[in-house]
Amino acid sequence: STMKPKQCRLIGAPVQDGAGRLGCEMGPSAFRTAGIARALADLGHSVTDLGNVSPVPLRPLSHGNAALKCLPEVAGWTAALAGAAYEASAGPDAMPIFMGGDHSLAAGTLTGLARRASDMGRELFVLWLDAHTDFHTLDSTESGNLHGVPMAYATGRPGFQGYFPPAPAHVDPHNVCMMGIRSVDPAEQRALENSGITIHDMRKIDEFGIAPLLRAFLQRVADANGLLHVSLDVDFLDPGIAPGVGTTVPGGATFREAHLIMEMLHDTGLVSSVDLVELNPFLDDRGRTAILMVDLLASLMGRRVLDYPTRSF
Ligand code: HAR
Ligand code: MN
Ligand code: MN
Ligand code: MN
Repeated sequence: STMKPKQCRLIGAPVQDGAGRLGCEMGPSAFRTAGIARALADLGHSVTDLGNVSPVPLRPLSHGNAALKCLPEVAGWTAALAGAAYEASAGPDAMPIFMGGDHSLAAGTLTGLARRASDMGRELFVLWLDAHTDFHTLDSTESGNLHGVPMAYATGRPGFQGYFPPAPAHVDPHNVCMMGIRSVDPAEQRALENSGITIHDMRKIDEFGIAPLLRAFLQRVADANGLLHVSLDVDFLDPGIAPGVGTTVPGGATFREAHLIMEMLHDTGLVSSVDLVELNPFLDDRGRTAILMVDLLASLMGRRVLDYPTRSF
């Protein structure tokens, strides 16, 4: 690898209360079993496993949207993870890697990392790789599954005050790029229209290809000297290669598209933190989804087939 060695900090976030079914709690164990620490160490990075985060204690909460599930639990995880993300992102070579856990964990990681970026006088950018936009508010979600809300919370949409912890900092929606999107609820679609978020849905990827769309975003991050967080939801990938997730959506990213993204990200050296989310080991097929997610992370961190000189992006 040509990447400067990083201080990889593995942080387990065994939250499953935001998903509609049980099983994501086992995600951190599956990533460890799939050899995540060894894969990073083999690339020359220093690796520390900080263990699993525990949620802050519950406080009772009631909300007018009767569909909401596990609101106190997810609020408790969000507070704990915002703190963990802020602390684990300290230092020049820090590379926190959050092993989920369902995608509600990004409410904590994004806001904790945004606070860190603001301390450093830099801007946080987010590459959101997902079938879903997770842009519901507590009022608009109809399923009540809180893995559908983290991007709305992190970008400061209203309605979270008094329920979720006060966000330590927000992510500027203009700094968010979503790729792989192919399942959006009507309320999310309306809210996204004037949000400033860049959305490359599957139709756009098919028309233009991954590389030029990603390259344009990475150029913006580089021009701003930004920090780049990558939030990788298993359901970004096609269910045929990644069955270990509760919310499969047909038409996902291929093995080759996903690896290309990771290799381009590596070549830029811009990535400063990663979420690996929605892995449900109970639904997996002999660990193949966990192993694929670890392989993708390894590509992002410098694994390549041939050691070409670093290509410019
Ligand atoms: N939009 C749907 C809902 O709110 C589905 C959300 C599913 N989210 C995830 N993470 N699986 O992306 O219920
Ligand atoms: Mn998601
Ligand atoms: Mn998803
Ligand atoms: Mn802006």
